[in-house]
Amino acid sequence: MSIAVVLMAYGSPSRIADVPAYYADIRGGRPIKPEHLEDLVARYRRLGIEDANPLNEITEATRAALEGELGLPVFTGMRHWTPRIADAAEQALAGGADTIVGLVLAPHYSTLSIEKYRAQLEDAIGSRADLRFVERWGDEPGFVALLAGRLVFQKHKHVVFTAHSLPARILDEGDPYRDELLETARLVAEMAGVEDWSFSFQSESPTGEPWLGPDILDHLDDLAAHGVEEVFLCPIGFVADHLEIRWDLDVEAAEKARELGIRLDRIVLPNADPAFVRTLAGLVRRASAVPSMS
Ligand code: FEC
Repeated sequence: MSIAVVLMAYGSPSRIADVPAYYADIRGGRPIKPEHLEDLVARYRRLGIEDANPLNEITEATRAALEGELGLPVFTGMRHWTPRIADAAEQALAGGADTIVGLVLAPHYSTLSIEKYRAQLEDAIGSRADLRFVERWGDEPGFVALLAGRLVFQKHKHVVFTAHSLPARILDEGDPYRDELLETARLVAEMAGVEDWSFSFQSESPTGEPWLGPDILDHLDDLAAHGVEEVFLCPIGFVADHLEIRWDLDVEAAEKARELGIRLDRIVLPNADPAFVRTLAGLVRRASAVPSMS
């Protein structure tokens, strides 16, 4: 068996000039309001992304570390930017892989998230290799322990676990996303000994339909109204510093907290931390040991 890994992430534009094409890819051909594009360009610009984007470098560092840990070829595939998931699959096949492990750098399953990554990878591979796809890993002990370790000294504060919101209709469709997120939050809080915690969504997109809430900005209002003065954020649906962390939390939520008189801080994200990379390696090893279904 010749194994290769396709490590998938959301992707981020390489430079500011790529933002319109990147946003068009996210929208999948649906119309984009000019003011939404302008706002997105402004957000990337405020993060200092002009001719290079350090956000994708974190994924590359994670890829390289995972390759070193596993001793197997690992290729990065982005859902909305380059290198594409299909490019990564081609590289894996060109290197002679007959078994490809697909792993997404997002722990919780949703038809609107993980399933889209899977579809791109499946389409790219076709019947040319055996695909072992890791569908979810939000309750993976190494991941839970890593997050819990970053909370143990913060447990006297009110901890808010966060994750990317999705359109609320997923609940009617029986999607497990929210339940999986709440389970991760519960496991991490329990392991860290955090008793005072809540969960909130973040990063809702202006698509014109209702999204899952509460949104972090409303949630901070609510916490302030209940007299909470110190909040520690623990994103559990993201594993790296990217726009949704560095803008939505570090700028928007931080500004809101200042207005409300709340002291706000957050965990350091896993990024390419060796303990996190070992957890990812464990997921790959387990998936590649599973007998093929085909
Ligand atoms: O750092 C970066 O440059 C990229 C950060 C980024 C991550 C991310 C993760 C998730 N998203 C998820 C769902 C949606 C849905 C829509 C949507 C829209 C955007 C836009 C940007 C964006 N997302 Fe994202 N997402 C990131 C960035 N996301 C930019 C478009 C403008 C905006 O809303 O600000 C709505 C699509 C539509 O219009 O129809 C749905 C989910 C995740 C977490 C899982 C994952 O990482 O894949 C779910 C990182």
